Amino acid sequence: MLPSLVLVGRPNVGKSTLFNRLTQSRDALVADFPGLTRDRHFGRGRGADRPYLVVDTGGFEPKVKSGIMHAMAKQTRQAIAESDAVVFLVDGREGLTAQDSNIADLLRRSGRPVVLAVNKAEGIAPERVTAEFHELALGTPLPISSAHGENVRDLVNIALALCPAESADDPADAAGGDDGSRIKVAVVGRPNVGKSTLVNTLLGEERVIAFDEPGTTRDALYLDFDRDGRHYTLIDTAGVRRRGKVFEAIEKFSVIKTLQAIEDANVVVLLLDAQAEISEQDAHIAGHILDAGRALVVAVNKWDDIGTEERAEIKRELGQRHRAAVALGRRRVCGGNVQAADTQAHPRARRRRGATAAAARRDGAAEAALCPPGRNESAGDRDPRIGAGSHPADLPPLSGTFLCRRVPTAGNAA
Ligand SMILES: Nc1nc2c(ncn2[C@@H]2O[C@H](COP(=O)(O)OP(=O)(O)OP(=O)(O)O)[C@@H](O)[C@H]2O)c(=O)[nH]1
Ligand SMILES: [Mg+2]
Repeated sequence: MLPSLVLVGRPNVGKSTLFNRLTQSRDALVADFPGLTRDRHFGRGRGADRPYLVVDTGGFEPKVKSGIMHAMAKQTRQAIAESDAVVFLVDGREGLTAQDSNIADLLRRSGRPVVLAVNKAEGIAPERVTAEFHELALGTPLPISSAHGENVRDLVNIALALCPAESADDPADAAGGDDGSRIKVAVVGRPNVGKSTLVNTLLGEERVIAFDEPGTTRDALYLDFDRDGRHYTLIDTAGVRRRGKVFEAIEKFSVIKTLQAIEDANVVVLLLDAQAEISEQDAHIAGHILDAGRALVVAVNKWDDIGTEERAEIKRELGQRHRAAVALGRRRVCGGNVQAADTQAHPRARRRRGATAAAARRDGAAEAALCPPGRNESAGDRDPRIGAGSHPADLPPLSGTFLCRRVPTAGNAA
């Protein structure tokens, strides 16, 4: 599983500048005023000794009790809890502030490995720019310049060295690993869109709900199933926890869990809610899936609860959003050359996932995987609970759109 780094620091220290450099993108907005980043950004990090995931967070003010800063702090806390290591940024030009000390205390309590980076250090003697930050007691501060790239590679390699090594008991390995024998299908989407319900239905049993391992918020569930002689592993990113004696599907959207599941999968089902807006986050995730070279299936759940007009509206919006996401994915893959991307993206996926990805595409594994066990998914015998797919003609061959009905499953609140 790819290690994840989270960039944390008070407003305006240069987190988004560093994020853009690490992801070689311009995804995060950068400006010379505090509080610009309001939501977490995430992407694949580049330019280090091994691949990794990186999350940008909003300016962190852990002691604020209400308002937007409070909401942002909550998100940042969650990102820290889920991360493998934290890169804590401070501003070498402004010097140490009380806010930095508050964040340092919180990071120490989090138990996560932390690397302290003193940003905006270009043109200043390293000892001078880092001197006062030793008192944060978070190890030797590393002077960097996010804007100019100085020491950035070292910073990431130091942080990655603190991340746990990929372990042999990784669920990905337990589930068949990358030997190509299993097609891994990840189900991702916002809380309560019905991920666990879909997974339960595909498995044909109440299996997901039975798993309850406290403290595994960032671990997805890997569930094997076979059908028609093919081997699949479903990756369920919905969290489940126990309340008293009852299992409840209380989900918390986990960026890192979602990204890791995408990285690990051959096919990703992005589940949307027919009764909710298609959010920026959904579009961002779709772009990330395509960027990662994974096959994407967009499924709209709870389709049974809406009328004809709304259905037409969703299809229209989905078409627009989907095209935008595809364009986004292509732009990232090929640096602006939309035509070339189509031919580049696919061999890239093949290279990364070997025969599995190729097989998934060739045989329409995404579609097969979406049909619950015990049915023949060939066109005439599609499960009635999963409506006919719509395939806008201009979508790339890797993508499909499936419109799913909600399947009531006892015990799952999704
Ligand atoms: N001199 C110098 N300026 C930098 C460096 N990194 C970032 N900046 C500037 O610092 C300002 C804030 O940068 P951002 O990346 O938006 O900071 P941030 O931490 O993401 O800010 P919030 O999202 O508001 O918390 C911008 O004007 C950047 O150009 C650096 O290495 N050196
Ligand atoms: Mg920012």
